[in-house]
This record gives sequence, C-alpha cells and structure tokens, in this order.
Amino acid sequence: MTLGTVIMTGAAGRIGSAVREALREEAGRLVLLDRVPLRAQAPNEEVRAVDLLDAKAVEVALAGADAVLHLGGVSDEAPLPDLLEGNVLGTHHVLEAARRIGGVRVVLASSNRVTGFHPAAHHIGPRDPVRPDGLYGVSKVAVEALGRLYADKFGLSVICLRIGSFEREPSEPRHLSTWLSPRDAVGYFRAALAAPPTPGFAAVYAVSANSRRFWELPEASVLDYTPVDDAEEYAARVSGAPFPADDSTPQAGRFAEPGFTLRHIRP
Ligand code: NAI
Ligand code: 15L
Repeated sequence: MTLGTVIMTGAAGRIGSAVREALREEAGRLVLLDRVPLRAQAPNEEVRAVDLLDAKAVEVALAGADAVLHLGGVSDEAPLPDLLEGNVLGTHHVLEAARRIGGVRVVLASSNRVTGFHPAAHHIGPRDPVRPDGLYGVSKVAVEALGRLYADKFGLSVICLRIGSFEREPSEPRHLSTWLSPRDAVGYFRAALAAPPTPGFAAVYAVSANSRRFWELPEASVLDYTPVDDAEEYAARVSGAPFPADDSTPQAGRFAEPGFTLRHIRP
C-alpha cells in the first residue's frame, strides 16, 4: 500500500534519519524538510531546507501532501521562548498549511513528557490528565492542544504520538519502561500516516511492548499497530541504579528534577 506523498519535518534529526529509509519504501514521494541541509538518498525522496518559523515556506513545502509527519522542533528542555517558537509556532504553521491544503493526514510528534510527573506506580493512558515534567512537556501539551483545535474547529485529521524514549536499544534503567525501538517507531508512524484523513483527533503513547511500560498501548480502533519489541530482552545489559527508586518516583525520572528546568531559566 502506498502512503502517497508524505512530508516529514525535522527529517535530519535522530528519529527522521532513522525512519526515512523504511518510510520511503511505502511513500510514493517522501519530501524531507529541515532547516539543516539534507541529501536525497532515493529517486522518490526530495529534500527542502525550510525553517518551521517561516509560515509561507512551510505552506509551499506542504503542497501536494497526502500526509505529514511533523517531527521538527526543539526536542528537549530549553528556555520557554525557544520552545514556544520551535514547537508551538512551528506546529501552528504546519497545521495551518494542512488546513489550507485540506484532506491531509497530520501526525504530530508529541512526547511521553506531557505526563512525566505521574508516579511510576501509575499505569496511565491518554485519558489521564497531563502532568508535564518541564517546560518542554508544557510545549508538547500546547502542540497537542493545537492539534485538537484544528481537528475540532477546522475538521483536520490529527494524531499525536506520545513518543517514549527512541533509542537503538535501551541504555539506562528508565528505558526498560520507556523504550521505543526503531522497528516499533516505524510501525507506529506507518499506521498513523496510513489511516484515512477522516476528521478527528487522537493522542496515543508510542512505546514498545516493554513488560515494565508505564503506558497503555493504543486501542486498535484508534491506531492499528501492536508493538513487537520488549526492552526486557536487554535488561541484563543495562547498568545503573534500578528505576524507579520507589513507586512515587516520577515516570520522567531525572527530567522531573527542578535543576533540569532551572538551568534554562535566567536567574
Ligand atoms: P532531534 O532534535 O534529533 O531533531 C529535530 C529536528 O528538527 C532537527 O533536525 C532540527 O534541525 C529540526 N528543527 C528544529 N527546529 C527547526 C525549525 N525551526 N525549522 C526546521 N527544522 C527545525 O529530535 P528527535 O529526537 O529526532 O525527535 C523528533 C521529534 O520527536 C521531536 O519533536 C521530539 O520532541 C519528539 N520526541 C522525540 C523523542 C525521542 O526519544 N527522540 C521522544 C519523544 C518525543
Ligand atoms: C523526549 O521527548 C525527548 O525528545 C528525548 O530526548 C527523551 O528525553 C525522551 O523524551 C524520554 O522521555 O526519554
């Protein structure tokens, strides 16, 4: 099945670089956007240098899209103005371009960090309240809210993937709960991009089938993908103090510590 014309923002980043090969196998045309230079690696790939803060450039770059995978932005804790620009304004430009084109499936890269302050003892799902673990998490809450607004008000088809910890393999104890393997990332992205662009909104966790996971897997009626990898297979190789230290430890671990955010706030 072809996904048609897929636009991927943030294509030069860690996730984009790792998943482009698999996605181009299924896309008629894969258009890769980033503000840093990229090189096409296949006949059906196109690359464009686009700054997400440039609304007109984003609109031009999305022309002809059947689906958009929006990965671009600030991917961890940072000063709030940077997060508001890169994540909130950047996402606004992507959604606005999709609204003008119409009939586009939009997949937004949200993060598990929108709920990072829930205690590790809680098994949670998308219906639980947000509890961001920092300013980055707050910006992703806003990203999700924009997606919902554009679905409710303008009839867009938006799915937010609350990505866990995307890593080649788990490298620290927390990853035994939060890992998203490259294979499962491709599975989630493919399923989200392939769903018909019927108006509506959903937010789901994109995490591997980790025995110790904190989060509900998506209901098949919302997103038709069942993850296959389990971080447990790597547990013997992962060193460090066990995580969580106790049941009240935030799921985000060290990201939830005050100092992790305070270093981005001017004294
Ligand atoms: P990354 O930081 O490696 O890549 C982000 C890309 O966005 C970079 O190539 C950067 O040049 C581009 N970008 C940033 N600002 C831009 C702008 N104004 N205009 C154009 N391009 C811009 O991030 P990564 O790890 O690949 O993550 C991709 C997305 O997934 C991000 O939105 C991140 O917040 C989200 N995510 C990632 C997780 C992970 O484990 N890697 C976990 C949860 C969410
Ligand atoms: C994220 O959202 C970040 O982009 C990534 O760098 C990791 O920190 C990940 O969450 C995580 O929760 O491990």
